[in-house]
Amino acid sequence: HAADAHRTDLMTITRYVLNEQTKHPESRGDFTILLSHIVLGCKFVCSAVNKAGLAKLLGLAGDKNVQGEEQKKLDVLSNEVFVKALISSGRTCILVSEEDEEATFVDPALRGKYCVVFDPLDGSSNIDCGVSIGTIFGIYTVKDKNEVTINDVLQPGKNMVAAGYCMYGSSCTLVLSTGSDVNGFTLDPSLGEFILTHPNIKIPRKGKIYSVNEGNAKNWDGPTAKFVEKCKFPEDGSSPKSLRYIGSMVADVHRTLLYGGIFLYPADKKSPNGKLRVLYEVFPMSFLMEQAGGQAFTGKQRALDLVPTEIHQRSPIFLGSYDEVEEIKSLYAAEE
Ligand code: AHM
Ligand code: MG
Repeated sequence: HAADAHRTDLMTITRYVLNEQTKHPESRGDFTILLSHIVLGCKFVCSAVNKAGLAKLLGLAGDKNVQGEEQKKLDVLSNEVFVKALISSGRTCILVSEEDEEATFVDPALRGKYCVVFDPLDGSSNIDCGVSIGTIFGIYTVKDKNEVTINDVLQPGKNMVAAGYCMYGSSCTLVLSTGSDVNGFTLDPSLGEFILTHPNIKIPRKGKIYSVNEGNAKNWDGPTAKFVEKCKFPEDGSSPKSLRYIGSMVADVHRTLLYGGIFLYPADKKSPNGKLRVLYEVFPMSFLMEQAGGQAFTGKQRALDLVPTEIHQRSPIFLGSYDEVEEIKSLYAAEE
């Protein structure tokens, strides 16, 4: 429709969050400000990722760019971008990043009530070949911003007030939940705005896709091995499932959310806690899955019930369509 091409009544992410804010009359707009800083970080990283293939050319020989500065690796750059964006929002008090060994306690003068846990650029093995990568984040609140301790971020995932990710793929997509539903926004590069393109995402109850690094199969435990075997050789006469595995959690989870199915990063003999990090990988994705009507399970419990004891702790994770996760849960229950 010609009319559609000229639509100016767009639901931008800012408009969406402001709308949400009006539902809470007590709100002072702090979350809206925090989110606008996260969105800015995502736009910055998106633009850096899009230029990454040219970085060597633009930077001329070696690792130096035209100004003679060291060319920063994308993951290091992304971390700096988000740390600065979050601190300058004036709304954060503790930051936990995959890139930093220690948590960052924000200067009291710049403190706000939010704690943000994030992986600034996940899927590092995919950076150099141009495959989708992403940023993952989760947000907690502190009780008292004048008395913050590390325990303020060592909270179960169910205490998060919001979580999301931004995927730098064939388009740049930001998926966000503030605890009532899940919405997807796509960056319109000509406007520089994220536009609501996927309102109220619900994951299909069943799925035809499984997503796992099968190269680790030799070291899997019984229930994981059994589950994957049943994906390939179903015992109930149904068709075998398709395997899709990108090796970028954001991309694999995004597809799972939209098409249904299951994403697994299980424990194995070499990594008894799996690979993925609880605070800024497992929790935000589990939060989104549950909000979209799916489930997330660690092999022992509901993922969001887990209480982390260390900021970079890992956990096995099975997440996706309700029925698929139900099946893996019953395989683990049968083991006990
Ligand atoms: P990274 O933080 O080093 O990028 O690792 C995390 C990534 C996830 O995006 C992905 O799900 C997983 O590692 C893939 O791991 P593997 O290569 O073992 O299959
Ligand atoms: Mg990561």
